[in-house]
Amino acid sequence: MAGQNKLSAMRGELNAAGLRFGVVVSQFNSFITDRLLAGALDALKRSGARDGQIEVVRVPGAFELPLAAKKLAATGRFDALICIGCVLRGETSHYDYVASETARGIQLAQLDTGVPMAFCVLTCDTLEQAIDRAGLKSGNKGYEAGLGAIEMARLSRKLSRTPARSGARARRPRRR
Ligand code: INI
Repeated sequence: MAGQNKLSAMRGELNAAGLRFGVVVSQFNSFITDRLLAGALDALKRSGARDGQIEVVRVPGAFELPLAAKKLAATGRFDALICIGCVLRGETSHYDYVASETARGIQLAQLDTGVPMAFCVLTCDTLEQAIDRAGLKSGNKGYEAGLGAIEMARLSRKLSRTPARSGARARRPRRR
């Protein structure tokens, strides 16, 4: 059909077989984070991961997620990490610092190391909002993060294998 884009897009398949995952879980608000962890593990296993391919690490609170994730990534043992936490708004500005520094730290950690890190940190005004996102009305964000980690792990492998500028080199005119 005229005007239709025939370019195919590269993407990561949702197949976890043979991939290695680290899951970093905050113990703060563990009533929520344990449910998110269960959702993430469910996604990994339904997609073909076995127990031996998954390592779970627990940290005190969300603020500690970035450092633990960065250290895990540096071991070279993982195709992707999943960072799980739950930050609930309180009466002071503490929430804002924990939430924004956790997000910033995880983004920096994945950019610095090149290991994909799924951001599964709920930032909610109320406990009810968090419960809804950890298995009730709004699904389970841990499950979504698990799928995202698999997709990014696969895509990351593909992107690393794609030779840079190979097309440009092939077209370069030969010297006489
Ligand atoms: N950590 C959380 O994971 N969620 C929160 O809601 C939270 N609040 O509200 O204080 C929280 N604080 C602890 C923080 O993550 C660190 O563990 C602590 O500051 C020690 O570094």
